[in-house]
Amino acid sequence: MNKNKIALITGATSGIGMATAKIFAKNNIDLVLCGRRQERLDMLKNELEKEVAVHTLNFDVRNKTAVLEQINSLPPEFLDVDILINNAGNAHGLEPIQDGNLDDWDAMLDINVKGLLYVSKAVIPNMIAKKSGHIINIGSTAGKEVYPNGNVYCASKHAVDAINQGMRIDLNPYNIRIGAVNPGMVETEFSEVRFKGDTAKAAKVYQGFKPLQALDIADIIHFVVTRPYHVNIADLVVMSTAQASSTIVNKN
Ligand code: NDP
Ligand code: 8X3
Repeated sequence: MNKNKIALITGATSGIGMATAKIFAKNNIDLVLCGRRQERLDMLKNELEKEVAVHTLNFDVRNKTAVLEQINSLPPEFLDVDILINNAGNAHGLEPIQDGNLDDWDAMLDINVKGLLYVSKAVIPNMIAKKSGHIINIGSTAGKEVYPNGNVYCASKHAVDAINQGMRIDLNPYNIRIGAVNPGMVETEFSEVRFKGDTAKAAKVYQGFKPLQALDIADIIHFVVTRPYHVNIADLVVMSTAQASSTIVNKN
């Protein structure tokens, strides 16, 4: 009997990560779901373990000790991670650099960059040992161009772009697939987090055009992980049809 692949998804409690978990479950990929909101992890586990084996891990990706301890002490049946979706992340604030908040800067660099590195550090050794594996780094169009007031968020996603390339180079001898999916505007909790719970301000971001939905990105991630093993989608940018760049959106 063929064993299901195992995917570890960070940021599985919301948005792109949650939609990816659901699409993977439908397609017989076992899941290690990570996030900080335990009630959402429990809810997802209840829902998805009707379809596949599911294990949840609760850690803040900023806490390197917790990241390494929790991933290294996964139950044996979940230890052999085949697919890592480095998705946890957010923007915090949208101000010109001179007005930027230091805690927001710390959050973006610690979560989007260092958190991604800590999780990868925990998962990569097993992929090297078995000479196979697939890492998908969720970057952003903000990692391809800088927009007004995006400064540090854009820096964090440019770092993800560089890390994606660096991983692909350094892990090349080990037959590991590395690629990035870089979305434009996706309607998730992203803007609520960016605007610190101001839901009216967040909703405005997606008004007047049809933005990408989490499921659109999850579907693409599923496509990426189901190519034949010799095919590696190295770097993918996806925007809604209404969006031409970070600053050009055809709103009615
Ligand atoms: P959401 O806010 O809906 O989801 C973010 C996820 O990240 C949540 O599951 C959250 O889980 C997790 N997360 C945040 N901080 C931490 C932390 N410190 N430790 C552990 N987990 C954390 O946003 P999206 O789904 O939109 O974002 C997912 C990824 O996609 C991010 O990397 C984002 O930068 C990227 N992206 C988003 C775009 C958009 O327009 N929405 C466009 C381009 C890229 P919890 O709070 O439970 O810990
Ligand atoms: C999220 C999309 O345009 O807010 O990465 O940077 S954007």
